[in-house]
Amino acid sequence: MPQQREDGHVSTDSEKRLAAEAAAALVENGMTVGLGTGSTVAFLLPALAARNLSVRCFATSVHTQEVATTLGLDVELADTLDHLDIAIDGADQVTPDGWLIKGGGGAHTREKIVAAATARFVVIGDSTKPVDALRPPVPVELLGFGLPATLRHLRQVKIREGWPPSPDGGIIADYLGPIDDPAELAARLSATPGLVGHGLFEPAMTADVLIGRENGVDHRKLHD
Ligand code: A5P
Repeated sequence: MPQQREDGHVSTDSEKRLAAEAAAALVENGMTVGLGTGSTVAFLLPALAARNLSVRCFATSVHTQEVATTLGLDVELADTLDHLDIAIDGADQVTPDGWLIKGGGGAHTREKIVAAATARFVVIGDSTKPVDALRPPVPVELLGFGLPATLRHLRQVKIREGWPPSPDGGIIADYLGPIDDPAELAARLSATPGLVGHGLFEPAMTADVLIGRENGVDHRKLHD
């Protein structure tokens, strides 16, 4: 269970830390490593740096790149990113059959490129992340060109007010319609002109899900 402080604030930090440390332990010397983005990955970076491995890292956001570099990790520019041995990232929701929603932090387009390029994509999260079924919002990234037409096409979508463009110039928004069939919705979003990326990750992408709990980590293997 998430920890409740005296002031009523509920913290999942200890669960995130456990999951992140378990994931850091999966990394081996000589690997190429994708680094995700978010508050769970914030625990991964020091745990990985503390292992003092010789690894080449690729970051999914400027923030991750800066923190990882400060911690002494060797982070390379993403334009040389090809095949990765392992990538570790958080998620907003994960279903029993391995569907994910990602992009709460708006980094889902880069995160999906990294996930798709890796042999072993490891998802880390706290006990609030497993869900029985996905629910909106689904983060999306949109091109500025023809934005009104893209919004009209998508219908139930809302641009995130006050959010800067992604590092790649995209506009971060959320699809708010129903998710009756994740595969059907993912295909529809992917086929929408002007939509650069969406936060639905299909189960085939993820190899492992590590969920931190009060007394340990639930490690679910989805595929090798
Ligand atoms: C970043 O855009 C996201 O995909 C995050 O990986 C996801 O929102 C999980 O973030 P937290 O670890 O902060 O919950």
